Amino acid sequence: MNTRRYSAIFIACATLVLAIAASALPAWANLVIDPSFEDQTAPFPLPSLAGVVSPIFTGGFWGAEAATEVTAESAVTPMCDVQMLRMVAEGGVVTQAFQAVYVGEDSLCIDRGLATVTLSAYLNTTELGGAVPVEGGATVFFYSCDTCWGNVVPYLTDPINLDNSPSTWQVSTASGPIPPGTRWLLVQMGFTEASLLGRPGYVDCVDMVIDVSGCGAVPTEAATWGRIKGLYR
Ligand SMILES: [Ca+2]
Ligand SMILES: [Ca+2]
Repeated sequence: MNTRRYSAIFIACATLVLAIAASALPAWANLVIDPSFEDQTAPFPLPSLAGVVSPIFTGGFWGAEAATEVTAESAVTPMCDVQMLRMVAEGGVVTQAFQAVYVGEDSLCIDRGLATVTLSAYLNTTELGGAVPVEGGATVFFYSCDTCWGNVVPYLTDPINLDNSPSTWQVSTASGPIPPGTRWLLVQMGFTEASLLGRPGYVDCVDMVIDVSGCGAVPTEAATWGRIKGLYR
């Protein structure tokens, strides 16, 4: 037996297996447009969130109640690149920023109940405040149609209490299964207004991915999502 030759074949096979495994790795694509709030030159006040959800869901941009894309300010430095989102109270319960994301590309897996979503975002606020910490978080709502705004729907959320240091960013991560029938995800960044006490809440580095590996399929190719995103730019 030519041990060296068999070793070489084994190594070659192992290399091939690794190459195949590498090529099958999912191309996780961030489905959020402008996740780092860099696409517009700061200061850029976001358009109304009504344009995102009414009369139909429209993807591809952020809308908000009271939010502006800004550069570093008040001792808060963006976590990703050079801009971030500053959100302030607007006289309600939660100050919100929305982005709608169409997920019909993954409908087969979603309707089998095997698709999951993970949405994360980094949050921050200025120092000084009141007796309560600022509460904020990332939330994803599940809608079955693009005219369903106003309906009570399932959602996933991860509210967190922020520390009092402007130098630290904290992550909020909402993750779980996507209900069958879902065709639109509504991404929300929000801060509880009663906790802001005049302080702004900052958001940066938003990321949302869908996992359809439970269906034995690789996630929707980045190229496909790239084409979808291209429609909105
Ligand atoms: Ca940024
Ligand atoms: Ca902080």
